[in-house]
Amino acid sequence: MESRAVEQGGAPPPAGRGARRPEDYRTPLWVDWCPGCGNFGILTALTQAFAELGLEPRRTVVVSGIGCSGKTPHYIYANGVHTLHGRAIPFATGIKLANPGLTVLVVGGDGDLLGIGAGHFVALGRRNLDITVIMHNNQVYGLTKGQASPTLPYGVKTKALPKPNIQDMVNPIALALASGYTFVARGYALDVKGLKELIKQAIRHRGAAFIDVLQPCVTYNDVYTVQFYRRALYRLEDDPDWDPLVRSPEEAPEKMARAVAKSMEWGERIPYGVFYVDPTKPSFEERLEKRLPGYLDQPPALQRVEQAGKPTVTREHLRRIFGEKIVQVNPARRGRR
Ligand SMILES: Cc1ncc(C[n+]2csc(CCOP(=O)(O)OP(=O)(O)O)c2C)c(N)n1
Ligand code: SF4
Ligand SMILES: [Mg+2]
Repeated sequence: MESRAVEQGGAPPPAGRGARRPEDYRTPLWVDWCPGCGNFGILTALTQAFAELGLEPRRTVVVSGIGCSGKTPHYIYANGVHTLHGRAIPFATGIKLANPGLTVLVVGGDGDLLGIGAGHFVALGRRNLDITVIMHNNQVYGLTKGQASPTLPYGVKTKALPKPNIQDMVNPIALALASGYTFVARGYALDVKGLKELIKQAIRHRGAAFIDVLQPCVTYNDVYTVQFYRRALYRLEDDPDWDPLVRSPEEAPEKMARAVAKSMEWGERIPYGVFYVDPTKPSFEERLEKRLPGYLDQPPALQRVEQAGKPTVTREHLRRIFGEKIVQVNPARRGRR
């Protein structure tokens, strides 16, 4: 396809001057997803959410792995990192730990986050670090021409597969809950308004947030189509008895059990909306602050590393953080400095 990409950047949004518009968060790059791809809805919902939250582009970071979904940061006017396949979460973790004042999002495919990157996905939940993960769930490896991804159910044959899928699917909502994510939701790429609201809630949530976004891939997925979702999807919020909010730590096991049970519905009827929110659990940053008092005021990105040509980190600092033994000097090197 002919690329009409232009230099990323363009006119910067009017920083600090009142309300921003969704288009202020768009770069002038040509978007090269297939016409009709669900990724367009996700991109629109992201920019609308950023505008309504008034996020500062220079204090916002969008990190992706590899895949059609991985191109998203190119199209968003904010800091963006297009990393390696499956490695968006470790990059984002480093960014957030170095500078916890930033708003950090991960966007990635189902293959990227739950295949090659599955270990990192679980680790982020266990830490409850304040990062929002948005998974473009199209049940296929879109960029590499439609192989089955970890979210394609057993026995389903999409058009690029020579035979039906021989592996079972991972249930993303149940996995996120079991891993420890404290905000867990499912969105639909074509319900842009609903997705925008979920993204806003996820960003505002203090802790690891996950949104499983059902995203039709019009080129390779001829099973989970727009027509299929139109029939199957129903909104959790329409049930007056559905209450995903954990109000005290004691409530968490029961609320989680209900969310897991709800996540098992996949077929004729598929629920979407917020499955679980637990604002009572401390975030990783708060746990770090307890262990390293002053971390939040002086995180690594804001610390001076040298003064008058000398490193500011002394052996005494390292000894305080890591203990006596780890900082012991190799006797063979003693006296060399
Ligand atoms: C280490 C590594 N392994 C494999 C690949 C090839 N590869 C590129 S994208 C991709 C899968 C993309 O699928 P998904 O993550 O679901 O994203 P989508 O394209 O569907 O948005 C694979 C296997 C790669 N780039 N790097
Ligand atoms: S291959 Fe599928 S996921 Fe990728 S851009 Fe095309 S429609 Fe979208
Ligand atoms: Mg995919």
